[in-house]
Amino acid sequence: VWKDCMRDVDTDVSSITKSFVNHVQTSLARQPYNLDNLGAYQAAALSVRDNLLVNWNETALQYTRKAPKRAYYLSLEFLMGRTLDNALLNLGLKDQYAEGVKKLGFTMEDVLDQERDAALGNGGLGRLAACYLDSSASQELPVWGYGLRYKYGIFQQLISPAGEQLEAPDPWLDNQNPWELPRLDVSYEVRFYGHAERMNDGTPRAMWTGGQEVLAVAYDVMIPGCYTKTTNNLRLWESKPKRGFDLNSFNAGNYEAAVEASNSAAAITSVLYPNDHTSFGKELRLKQQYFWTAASLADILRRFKNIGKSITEFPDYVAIQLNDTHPTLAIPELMRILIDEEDLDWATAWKIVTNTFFYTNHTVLPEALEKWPVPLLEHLLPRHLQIIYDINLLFLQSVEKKYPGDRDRLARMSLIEEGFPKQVRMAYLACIGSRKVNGVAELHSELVKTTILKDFVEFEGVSKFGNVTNGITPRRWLDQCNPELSALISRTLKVDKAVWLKELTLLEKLLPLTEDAAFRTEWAGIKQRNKERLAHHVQTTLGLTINTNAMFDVQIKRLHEYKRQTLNILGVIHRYLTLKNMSAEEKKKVNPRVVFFAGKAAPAYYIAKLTIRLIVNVARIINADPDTKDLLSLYFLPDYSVSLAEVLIPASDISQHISTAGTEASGTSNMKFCLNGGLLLGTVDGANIEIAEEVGESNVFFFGHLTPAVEDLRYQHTYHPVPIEEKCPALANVLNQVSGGLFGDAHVYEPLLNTIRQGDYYLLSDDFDSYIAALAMVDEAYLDQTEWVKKSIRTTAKMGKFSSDRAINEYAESYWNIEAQRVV
Ligand code: 26V
Repeated sequence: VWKDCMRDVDTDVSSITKSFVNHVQTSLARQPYNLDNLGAYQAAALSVRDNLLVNWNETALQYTRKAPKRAYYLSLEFLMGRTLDNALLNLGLKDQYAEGVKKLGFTMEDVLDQERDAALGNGGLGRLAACYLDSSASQELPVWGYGLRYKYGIFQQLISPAGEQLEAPDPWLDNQNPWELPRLDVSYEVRFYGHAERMNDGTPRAMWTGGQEVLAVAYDVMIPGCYTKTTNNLRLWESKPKRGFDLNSFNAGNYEAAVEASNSAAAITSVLYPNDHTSFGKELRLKQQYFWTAASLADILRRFKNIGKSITEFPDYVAIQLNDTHPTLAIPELMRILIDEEDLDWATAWKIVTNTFFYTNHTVLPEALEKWPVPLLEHLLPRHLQIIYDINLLFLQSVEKKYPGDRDRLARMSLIEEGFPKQVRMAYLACIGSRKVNGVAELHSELVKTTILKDFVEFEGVSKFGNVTNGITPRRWLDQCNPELSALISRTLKVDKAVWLKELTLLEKLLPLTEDAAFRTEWAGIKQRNKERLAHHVQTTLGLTINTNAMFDVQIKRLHEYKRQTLNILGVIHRYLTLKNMSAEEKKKVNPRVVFFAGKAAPAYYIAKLTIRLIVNVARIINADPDTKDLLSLYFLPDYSVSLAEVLIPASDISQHISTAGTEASGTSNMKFCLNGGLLLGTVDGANIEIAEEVGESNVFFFGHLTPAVEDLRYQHTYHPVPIEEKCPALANVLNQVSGGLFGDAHVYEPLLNTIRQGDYYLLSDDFDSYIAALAMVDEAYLDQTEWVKKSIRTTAKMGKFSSDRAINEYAESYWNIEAQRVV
């Protein structure tokens, strides 16, 4: 009977409309006659979810039966964006659902537009995790993600009338989330605080008791692969009080005390921390990290135990990838379990641990390297601090053995940084506790080896340290966001997208078409329509009219000094001043340009917020100036998100990736723009370098000093400063115009301008002239539209390397040692 009743994936339009209407009537309890777009979205989503669940169950069953080695991706951030369109693509049901929805009186576009982004991440690191889940499922790899189910995602950004960033909460779960399955039956207890007492019985064991216990409850999110049955799982933990509330206080009439514990438990997963690239040592953040690693490890261990193998075989069945240092507590936590609960000796436990974990570093900026104060750890996780000290002692003994008497080295390599307070260096702990360590682009991986982990490379040998250049999923970042281009590619290559979307190097076959004038016209037409789509979006959301006959120049990323949005806005001002000085005759030769910015600043990052304010106020002046507004306009689009990126990226002619050399570990939006035929203006940094290697240097616009020069230049800024008027008159002039109040509020921007006048840590004054020269080269190149379109086609054609399928296969083969599992 069971077998007869099991459902399969609905693939025909009539079953699809049936299931849609069924969900309207039952799950939503609504009447068809007053169903709005939101209701239609919810019904469509629930119906698609039913289909995903069929595959998700079969995938789980297959993994359980075959018990292959699995990999787990631990990330505090998963920046998923919207799900419905992606699920439809991966199920191969886009056309059928579009037809069904139309028959019921809706348009797919309106329905898709109802979905809120799942924005459980800050930027590149979180979006990378989302791309890797898509690729793991598409490559049929047994990979699960583990993260937190934040009640509030990254804050919503508003811009005040004065141009300041304001933050509002992102209550993304308010309309219910059809893509998650609450698993109230899957839960674990997690302890904080209390006491740790060593047994002193000749074993390394200890007892950790007392303190606060909270419950971690699982919510599962289905991750469908593209054109495969494989549907993996992303498990997100929610914190709950272990008991509803304290009945003793309640009965005594002390209601506040009664609910306090339950509030403090729920607080753990209430909100995503919106800072990146700054370590700050807040207790709640540490609680999030331990809560999530403890629950995830308990879950992984339970699954491992179900296959009935000896614990020493754990690394043969489990690989755990640490996405940055955020989950590093998993290392002492697994030691704690193996020693205190499984009763293993230290050496056996350490061997298991160091064969299980893999650590990816995502930044070498010193202020972003996580450190936790020892007193905080001692208070919150007393047993883990003991274990960290034990790991450190044994580690330093082995260093001392190799380098007898080298005390400086011991101090440098210690997991504990001396100071007030002492701090635990999480990157070092992640490094020594892992089987392998990698950076995220060639240059970055070299910098990891020669700067922050130099001593560790010397001590442990270079073979432990590798590179996996980041990637992006071409499903979302080409097929979904640029359907016309995707269709043109399929038509031209005469290859179904089911094939080339999973074998992206096939794009190389477009190369000969650079010489085909008709193809170029089609290519350029698609870019034009994408620009119009963006203009339409800006018109309907912000009420602004954009000149679509201009070059579209885009910089969209988190606001940070190292990413140098300030360089860009100062370059815009320079262009504006130049235009103001031009004769009417000279202006005729200028191609119009529209500059777009978008991105969020960490709420406490004063300088980054000032940069936003400057951009908004420069836009106000420039866009209203009748002398120049036809040739130059500027927009700061508020509340940057994955969904906004999907509209902006396909519309870009040129995008800017202009970090100070050596500071941007990889960048991934650079890959997205190039995949969509946008050209790149950038520094010789991160993955820009590898993009240029692929497309050829003549197809990118590089400028600025190289990484090896940076240290010397900074030294000169400190010890032999040259006044900016002397060093870079063009920049000095721009700064003076801002100081002089050309964009209002003369005094407001002084702290921002002073970061350049004094110290100039990110070397704007060193790179400004070559930046302006590069912008001029972009202008010149754009005048020859034939050549420009050829560059654009060539760029897309050479992006195969940057598919996240390639990246995830590198992790699977060279790191995790896992194999694809076909689900039939
Ligand atoms: C760091 C911290 C520090 C403590 C406070 C909270 C917090 C949150 C996030 C981070 C991560 C910073 C590292 C990061 O996001 N790196 C970015 O990773 C991208 C994917 O590898 C890469 O493309 C970007 O270049 C890199 O900046």
